Amino acid sequence: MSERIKLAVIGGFLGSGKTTTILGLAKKLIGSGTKVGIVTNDQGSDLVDTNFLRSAGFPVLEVDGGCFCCNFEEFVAKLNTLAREELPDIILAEPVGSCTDLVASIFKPMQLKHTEDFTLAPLVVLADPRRVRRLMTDGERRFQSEINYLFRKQLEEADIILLSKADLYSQEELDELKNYLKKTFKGTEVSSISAKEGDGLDSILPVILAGEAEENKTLMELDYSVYGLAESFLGWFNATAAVEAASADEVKAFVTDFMQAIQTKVSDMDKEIAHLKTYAMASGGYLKASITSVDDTLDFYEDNFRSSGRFSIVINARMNVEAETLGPLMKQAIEKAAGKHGFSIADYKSDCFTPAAPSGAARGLAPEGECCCCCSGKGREDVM
Ligand SMILES: Nc1nc2c(ncn2[C@@H]2O[C@H](COP(=O)(O)OP(=O)(O)OP(=O)(O)O)[C@@H](O)[C@H]2O)c(=O)[nH]1
Ligand SMILES: [Mg+2]
Repeated sequence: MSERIKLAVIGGFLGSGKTTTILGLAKKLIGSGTKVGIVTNDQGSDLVDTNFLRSAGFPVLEVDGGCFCCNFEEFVAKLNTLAREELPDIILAEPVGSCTDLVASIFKPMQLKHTEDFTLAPLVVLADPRRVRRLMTDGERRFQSEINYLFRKQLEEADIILLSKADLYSQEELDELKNYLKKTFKGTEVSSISAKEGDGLDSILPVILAGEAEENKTLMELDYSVYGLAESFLGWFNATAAVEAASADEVKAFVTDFMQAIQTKVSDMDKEIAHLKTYAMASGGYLKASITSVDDTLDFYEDNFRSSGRFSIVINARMNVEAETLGPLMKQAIEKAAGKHGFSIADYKSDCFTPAAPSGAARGLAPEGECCCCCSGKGREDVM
């Protein structure tokens, strides 16, 4: 490697728009002749995001089974593999949306140990205007206060906060939220983007390409017991399955049915969906469906999704519903919708768990495997 590779970490709460933004940035970068690699991350395996980004043709490696900070050596190994095999100019990395303290646990170790090969862009953190609006008032009522704390801390450590999904809001609404963020997180750059429409990506690209993360940034104060509680309130569900269907439309209707059924159930429980997403694929064509709140309407992204036959399906859910409840809730909704459409579910495999509490040891340069939620695997419950 003659030139150092730019590493751009695109953080933000669950469902804030990280993957969509990474896809938008990657397309722009490729269009301008810049070679891109992507690293995704999750506390489980079988990720909608990895499948989705690979379907778009990008080289994607994932760090699964724990966040980047708990698997720092694996994260670096994936960066090195991408560097060797893809010769990228830039690597876009998406940390788990329930993760914070990225400066302490990723930026500092990278800046101390890996400066020969990599240089870090400023930390970009995406913020869904819907959640910032709720933060401006009392916080997200359906989330425990600890989850609101985690959301606030993610914003606090950002170099740049990007209000995402700008196409859904008026300029006046966005300005009000920007003013609030600038006042609350003094010194942080705040702007807005619509990754879906492609607006604002051109302004952020030069910051990522030419900007450098500050080396001596002061670490934010973080109460790891509160952070740990926030993580522990989140239920995690990842599943894969296959269905035989006569048409892609039927699969889309099935996906719509089970996702809406879950949305209704979670709303009735007075809980909140952080992100519920499904990826369905057959013969190269695919569909992605997402909901990022119980108040959300289903959002679809599809490409050439029109074949028939065997469809492989990946489902990921993150919400503040305990694992013992979430697993059966998901399974029942999937089975009921399958029954309605006359599908039999094949090769069903699922993992449902609650991340364990963070220990706080990662701040600075803690030994690998002692930093947070997913390191010890404590609290992990496979209920299905
Ligand atoms: N309208 C609109 N929707 C968007 C935009 N960006 C993302 N979304 C939608 O928001 C939902 C979540 O987007 P993702 O990019 O998957 O969010 P994420 O932060 O990667 O989610 P996790 O990886 O689960 O934390 C999807 O339905 C997206 O289509 C946008 O600019 N405009
Ligand atoms: Mg994502």
